[in-house]
Amino acid sequence: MRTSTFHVEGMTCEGCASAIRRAITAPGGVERVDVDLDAKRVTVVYDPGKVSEEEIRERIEDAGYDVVG
Ligand SMILES: [Cu+2]
Repeated sequence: MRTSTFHVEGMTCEGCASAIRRAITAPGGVERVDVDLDAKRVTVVYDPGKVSEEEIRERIEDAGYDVVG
């Protein structure tokens, strides 16, 4: 397992957090997602043999949020 942290703009409420968790997890390869709304930080634990950090970034962006770091 590998852990990556993303700085995400546009998350404003628990609904956003749920949408992001779902978008990241649904396609598979992801073990765990932690969303910190105050810090605008999303921490993802994933299997690098199944999904790349870049793919996770795209999943967040496809859900309508901006990954700024
Ligand atoms: Cu929201």
